[in-house]
Amino acid sequence: MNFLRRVCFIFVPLLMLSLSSVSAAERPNILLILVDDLKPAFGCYGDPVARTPNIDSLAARGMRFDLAYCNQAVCAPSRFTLMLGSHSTSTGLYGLGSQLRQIVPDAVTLPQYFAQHGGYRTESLGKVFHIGHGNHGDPRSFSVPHFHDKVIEYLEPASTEGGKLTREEAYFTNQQLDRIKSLPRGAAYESPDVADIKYADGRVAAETMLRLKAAQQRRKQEGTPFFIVAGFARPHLPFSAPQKYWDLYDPSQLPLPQFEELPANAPPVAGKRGGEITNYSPVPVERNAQFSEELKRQLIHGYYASMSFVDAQIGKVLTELDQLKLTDETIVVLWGDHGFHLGDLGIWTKHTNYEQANRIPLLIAAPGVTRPGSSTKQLAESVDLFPTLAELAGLPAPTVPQPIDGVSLVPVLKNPEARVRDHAYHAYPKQKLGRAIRTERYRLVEWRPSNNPTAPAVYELYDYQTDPLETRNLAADHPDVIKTLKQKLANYPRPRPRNQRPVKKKAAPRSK
Ligand SMILES: [Ca+2]
Repeated sequence: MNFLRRVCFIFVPLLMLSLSSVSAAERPNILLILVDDLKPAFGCYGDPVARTPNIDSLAARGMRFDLAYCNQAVCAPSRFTLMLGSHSTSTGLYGLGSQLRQIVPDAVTLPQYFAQHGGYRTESLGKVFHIGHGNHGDPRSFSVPHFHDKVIEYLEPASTEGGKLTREEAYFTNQQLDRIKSLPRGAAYESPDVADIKYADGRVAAETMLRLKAAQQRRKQEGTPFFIVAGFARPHLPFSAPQKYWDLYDPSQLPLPQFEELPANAPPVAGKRGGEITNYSPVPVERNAQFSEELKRQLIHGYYASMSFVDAQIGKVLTELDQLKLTDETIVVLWGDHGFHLGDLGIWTKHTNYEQANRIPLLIAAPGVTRPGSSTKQLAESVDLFPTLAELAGLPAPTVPQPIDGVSLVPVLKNPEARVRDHAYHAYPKQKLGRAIRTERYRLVEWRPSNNPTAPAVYELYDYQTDPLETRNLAADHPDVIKTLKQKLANYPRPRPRNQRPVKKKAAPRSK
């Protein structure tokens, strides 16, 4: 950026950007940091044990959302909701193997929109779209080929029975998908004494730093703004992280789950036992097996070590942004694709409509807009990021082939007390489709057969003021609350069947 442009940029605060007055050279850059399976259980979210100084310093520069929710608690669909601004119930993209371009062929994704309407160069590194389970990413979303690296990764031969292809490695590399259960299980964790760069997240951080340097030059010489999406794999299983990050924790000090039963009076469809975690050794494979305290502690230790490993990689990227003097002209967002059960309710990993699987970390540092160190209780959803980032960059509100279910959070970024929605919506398909309304106090979940949306529903209701651990379904006790929340749910369109094609834009807007 030449001197004149730089002066213009500084004196045109981001909140004053508008389509008519802003050239590409004056638009803010976007650095979107995606972290896989990261629950808001680290420093800036009040966790007393976690060591995450770098993410915490990002929070100190911008706004922390305390009530942010994913729209579906599993990797691929959640990332589709972020990239499309559409609920999975609006698109039918519910599965790990759901194919974006088959179901929504003309979709204009978030980065595509920035390239088309803002002149951005868009790049992606690491885990961005889910790759695996039959999915191969979305090259149309980015200006240059994706920088791909592993999600399931082992360095210790003992973790893979001496170098065999393990179940989850096969899933994530699209190999032998028809015979997964015949493959050996990989280790749930490992802790070799190696440099960060030996793992994918270290390499993604290093490459992101190079991309930032090149982007800075491009910005200076051509005025091109960048939209870089850097996706980190940990703390997704396996908890493979260098030993030094494990050494940050005393296992005896780690928080163990406080309540390990399914909620009283909850319908069986809502709960979960077994699943993803059982694809890793030495987790017991029996569906209702009790985990030893030692195993629970080891898994939780691995999760925290993985969080600290990723935090260090994010720190390198943010330091590079600073050193390149890009921080003041770059909007930085940190987003987790969903939460994570660490044994609470007796559940491990995600795939539920409960709080721990659906609440996500969301940090937004928008220079000139967010106040440093601010936080809000505004309910927010993954789908909100599309219209929010568009407004921040002075782009028109997205009018694209897919339905936009999000609302712009910009009023909240300017004023943490402002409100743009009174609930968050999310869904998860199991034997029935569960759709949920989360308000500041309650969560209602409605479970209906996916193939018969008019069939009778069963309900869950949780009151986070009186029962933050979700120990008891209160649906039978509060008909008045149920009625109010059901009315909110009724405002949403009938959910689309799984993978039905193609998606057309919805007919009419609705209240949030
Ligand atoms: Ca994930």
